[in-house]
Amino acid sequence: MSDSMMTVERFIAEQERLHPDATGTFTDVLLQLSLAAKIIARSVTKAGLVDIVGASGAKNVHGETVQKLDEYADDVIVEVVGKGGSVCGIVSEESERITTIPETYEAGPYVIAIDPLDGSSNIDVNISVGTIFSIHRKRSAGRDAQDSDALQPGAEQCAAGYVHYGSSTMMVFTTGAGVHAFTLDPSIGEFLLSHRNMKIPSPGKRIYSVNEGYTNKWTSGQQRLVERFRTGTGEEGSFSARYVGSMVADFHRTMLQGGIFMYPGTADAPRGKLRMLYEVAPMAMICEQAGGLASDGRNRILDIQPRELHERVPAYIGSPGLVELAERYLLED
Ligand code: AHM
Ligand code: MG
Repeated sequence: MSDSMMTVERFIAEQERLHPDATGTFTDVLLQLSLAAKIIARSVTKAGLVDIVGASGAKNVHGETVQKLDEYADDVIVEVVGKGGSVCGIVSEESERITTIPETYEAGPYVIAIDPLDGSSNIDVNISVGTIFSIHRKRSAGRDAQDSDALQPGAEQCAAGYVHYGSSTMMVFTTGAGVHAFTLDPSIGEFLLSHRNMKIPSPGKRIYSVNEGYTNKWTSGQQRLVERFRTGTGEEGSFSARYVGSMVADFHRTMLQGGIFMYPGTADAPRGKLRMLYEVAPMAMICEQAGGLASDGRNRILDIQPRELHERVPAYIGSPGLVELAERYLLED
């Protein structure tokens, strides 16, 4: 079948057929996530048309103002995946605690971690946003998921992906066998295979992506690294700077064109801003599956054991040579 007619449903079913003992439950989680993505995409693209834009006034567990669409996206995933019979728990950037499944619904063997609408402060100015997800196998005993089921090193993730609500809506994911991207064809309401087996260009375009407004709060290693990129004085030559401020958009560009995306620690926030479970670990799995690297500046992200659901971690993700270069500079701190 030509890729242009390969729906995400069919692709996942074909992948599952390669595993004779598969029960279909894992496939169900991914399919439910793709349905939730379509429902969220419908609202995101209408955000300027209907009166659902703007802060709801509530604050999330990080003390940030919650946009209405964040809550909506969270509700959609909890409704579609949480009641779909294949997961026993959901951890979300939007909820302080794990959400378990009411007794009236079936609980399955997986736990998902979600950032339902990352970069949502960009909605008001019509900049791309995204959903980030990962799927973990339940390890604890009993029906309901425990925090420990989500608190597994990134290397244990069964799958990770993101949905990019940009000029088109794209779902990009890995189940540990390469990274594949599907673009939503709104005329038929289906995600169609658009990028099979994505590989991050290496060396790729020399692009660095970081919020330089924090320069004065960086460590000296981080400052010198960005100085090298900014002035083009290293052996790699000159660089371009690109920073949308919406991680899915910045990461997606990095996947397609190469470069390095960074969210370093600062004097005020030594662990940076991005969350291990909802943002960094899923992107790290995708990046490695595409031939890239992901580091906290010293350690491979996927090897780090998370201790808390909402913990943060500095992030250096992208083309291998540039992530290794960043690690060399940060070692000197
Ligand atoms: P959010 O989860 O509250 O939306 O914040 C995460 C976003 C990322 O998408 C992006 O990389 C980062 O915040 C940008 O932060 P900053 O404005 O500090 O550069
Ligand atoms: Mg986020």
